[in-house]
Amino acid sequence: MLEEVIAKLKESKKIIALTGSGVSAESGIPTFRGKNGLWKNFRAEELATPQAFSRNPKLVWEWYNWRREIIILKQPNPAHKVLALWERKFPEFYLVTQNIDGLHQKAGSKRVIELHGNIWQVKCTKEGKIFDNFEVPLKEIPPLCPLCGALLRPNVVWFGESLDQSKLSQAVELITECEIMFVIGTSAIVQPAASLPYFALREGATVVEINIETTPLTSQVNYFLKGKAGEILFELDKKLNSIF
Ligand code: BV8
Repeated sequence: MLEEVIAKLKESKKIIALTGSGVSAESGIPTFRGKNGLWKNFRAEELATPQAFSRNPKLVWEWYNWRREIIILKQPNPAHKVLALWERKFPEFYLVTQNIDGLHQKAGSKRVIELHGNIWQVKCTKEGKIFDNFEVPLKEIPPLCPLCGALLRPNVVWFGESLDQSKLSQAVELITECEIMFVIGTSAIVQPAASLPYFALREGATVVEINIETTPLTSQVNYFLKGKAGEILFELDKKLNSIF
């Protein structure tokens, strides 16, 4: 099976990877729906919403502060590293991620579409200005805008919020033109990201899913490589090198 995927990869021009929190699992970052994904018995869906933030911005910021304290200590794993390598190896390799942890960039990926934003950016709730913020821990919770003093929010997409349309249409355009799409470490539940692989399938692209368990997408893909993203991608790249 790996040989067939390699053969397809070798003959492809445009290659897309869509990643979810499963690619950061081997770096020690809890996934969203995994068993250790809870914080103070809250589920992500309860905190990552505009309603939760307007009700209790301090609580929501304490959750993001906790995640930032974890993420800042974590390093990219082989999954992130191979994907960064493939961006250099294949002229038309593009990475679309649902993750906000910034580990793809830390591994060296430059062409990254962050569909759900980035935990290291904050946005002024009054004027919409976006800032980088790497304070760990945050100096004040909730943090306030350095320019106007209004509440800052994480520059991420919450449940019930629309994604950045330009990012989404860029991702759809790339996906409808690709010959092969890897869907890695995502439960394929959260919309609209979960619909993206179907755009590739509809255009006749080869879709390869890499996950430690099956998902609602698995029955539709061309190849399902069961296992850890870091291990499988490392294997794929090793075989690729032995042929290239
Ligand atoms: C939208 C940023 C239009 C924040 C995230 C009711 C009201 C409003 C909306 C909805 C609704 N019902 C449904 C919706 C749509 C909703 C949605 O899809 N809900 C789901 C729960 C059904 N979507 C939205 O709201 C989106 N916006 O639709 O706007 C709209 C507007 C108004 C009203 C209606 C509609 C916005 C969605 C974005 C939410 N923000 N993150 C933050 O991070 O704090 S989503 C969050 O989930 C993360 O980004 C995460 O990446 C993403 C997806 O989860 P996964 O990445 O797949 O992670 P998960 O834990 O689920 O799975 C991990 C996978 O990895 C597993 O399969 C596991 O087996 C695998 N794995 C684990 N270890 C490994 C591994 N695989 C390989 N190797 C390993 N080692």
